[in-house]
Amino acid sequence: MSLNPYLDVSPEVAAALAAGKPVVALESTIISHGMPYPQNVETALQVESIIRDNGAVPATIAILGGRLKAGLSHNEIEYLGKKGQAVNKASRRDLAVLVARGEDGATTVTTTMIIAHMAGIQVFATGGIGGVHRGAETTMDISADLEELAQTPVMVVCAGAKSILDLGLTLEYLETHGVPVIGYGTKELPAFYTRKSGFSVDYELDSPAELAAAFHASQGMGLKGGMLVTNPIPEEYSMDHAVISAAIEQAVAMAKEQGIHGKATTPFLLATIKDLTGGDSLASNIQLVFHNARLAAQTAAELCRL
Ligand code: PSU
Ligand code: MN
Repeated sequence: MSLNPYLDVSPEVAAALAAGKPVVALESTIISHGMPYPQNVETALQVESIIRDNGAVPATIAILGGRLKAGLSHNEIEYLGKKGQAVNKASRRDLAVLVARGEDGATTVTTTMIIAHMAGIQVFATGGIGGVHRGAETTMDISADLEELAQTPVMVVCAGAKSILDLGLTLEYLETHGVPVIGYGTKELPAFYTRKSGFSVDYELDSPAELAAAFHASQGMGLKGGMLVTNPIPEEYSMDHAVISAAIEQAVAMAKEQGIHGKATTPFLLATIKDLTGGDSLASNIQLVFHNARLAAQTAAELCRL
C-alpha cells in the first residue's frame, strides 16, 4: 500500500489519502508513556472517534515488529497501552535499530511526524510536545521534537508546553530554527494545564481555515519545516495555577534528586505530577487532547479544500 518498503499504511488510511480525504496522525508515546492504563487506551480510542466525528480519519502511529505503522487496530492500541513503559520510547535516533531488529516502538512527536510525512499525512494532534528542559544550560536536555519541527513538514496541534520545560528557552529555540508558533485564538503561549504562560506566540490565528491557509502557504513555498499550533485547554478543564505550579516544582526537584535523565525524564515528570495532583492533571490532560483532536480534524478538512 505504500512506496516506502518499511511503512504499512492501514487500508482505511490509505483509501482516505488516495481519495484526498482528511487524515489526522496521532502519536503512541502518549499512550504507552504519557498516561496510565487503562485511561491511556480509553483516551486513545476516544480521540480516534472524535476525529471521525469531525470528518477525518485517524491514523495512530507506532512501530510494531519493526514495521512503521500509520493506522492501528484497536487491539494494537490496547497492546501498546497495556505494555506501557515496557515499550521502547522511539525517537529519531531509535528508528534504525528498532526497525532492523524487528522490535516495537512507541512514537514520540518526533517519530510520529517522520512517519506521518512518509505516509503523506499533514496534520497531527497530540497533548504536549517536548522542549528545552529547565537546566538545559548544563544538561543540554533539549527534546528532538524541536529539531523535527524544524525539518519535517507536518502541522502539530498541541496545548502548548508545560512548565516542566523552560518555556522561554523553548520559544527561543523554535525561533532560531524557523518554526512558526501559532496561538489558536490567543496571542499567549498556553501552558498545557493552564491557558496562560506569560510568553507571547508569533501569531494568533482564529479558525481552522486560517491554520490551513498558513500551512498550505508554507508547503507551497517549499519551506522544509513544520508548524506548531498551540490550542489553549478549555477554561472549564484548566487547572488552578498555584496547584499545578507546586506539583511541577516538586516533580522537577524529585527528578533531580533521583538522578532521572535522558528519555526517562518526561515520562517520570508526567507520572509524578499526576500522583501529586491526585489524578486531576490526568483529567485535564485527557480533555485537552480531545480538544486538540477536534481542531486538527477540522484543519485537516480545510487543507483538503485548498
Ligand atoms: N508531553 C506530554 N505528554 C507526552 C509527551 C510529552 O505532555 O506524552 C511525550 C511526547 O511523545 C513527546 C515526548 O514527543 O514525550 C518528548 O519526550 P522527550 O522530552 O524525551 O523528548
Ligand atoms: Mn530529553
